[in-house]
Amino acid sequence: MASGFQRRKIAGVFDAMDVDGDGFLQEADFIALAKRWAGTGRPRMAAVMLGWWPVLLAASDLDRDGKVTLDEVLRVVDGLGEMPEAVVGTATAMFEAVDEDGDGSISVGEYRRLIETWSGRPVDTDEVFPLLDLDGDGHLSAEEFTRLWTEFWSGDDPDAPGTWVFGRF
Ligand SMILES: [Ca+2]
Ligand SMILES: [Ca+2]
Ligand SMILES: [Ca+2]
Repeated sequence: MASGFQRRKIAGVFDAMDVDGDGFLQEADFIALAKRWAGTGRPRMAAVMLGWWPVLLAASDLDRDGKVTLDEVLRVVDGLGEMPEAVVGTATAMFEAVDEDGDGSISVGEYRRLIETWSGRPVDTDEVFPLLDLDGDGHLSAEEFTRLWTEFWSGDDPDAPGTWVFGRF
């Protein structure tokens, strides 16, 4: 069972993915997310978003109605502890898409554009970025991002830096 903390954490991501705000994730939400990324000139992130939908649907939509609820997402998240390689795989795909200039690290600006496009509004990420930059070198390395991503999706520790990988909630 997901803890109350995990539910709160995942609910924030769920709301960001539920673009039309009807309380369900459907293909249309992911198409809207992909359009938002494509509209900012980042086709790789658009492709990542479109790729998430069939995976999420196959893993979570137990009643096969083409809609995914928060509870269904939480059941998937519950099982992620047993699938570390799947979590690392999504981290790698995400990292490569966020690293727009392909220099092998996520800059402050690349991170801000991730969060702003993800949430569909301007967000001040200056306060949260240093919490994520574990070695304090001013960038998120692939190793740092993978650790943060794994903490977010598989972890249940409110004090883990990865709690903030999608920004503050
Ligand atoms: Ca929706
Ligand atoms: Ca970069
Ligand atoms: Ca770093």
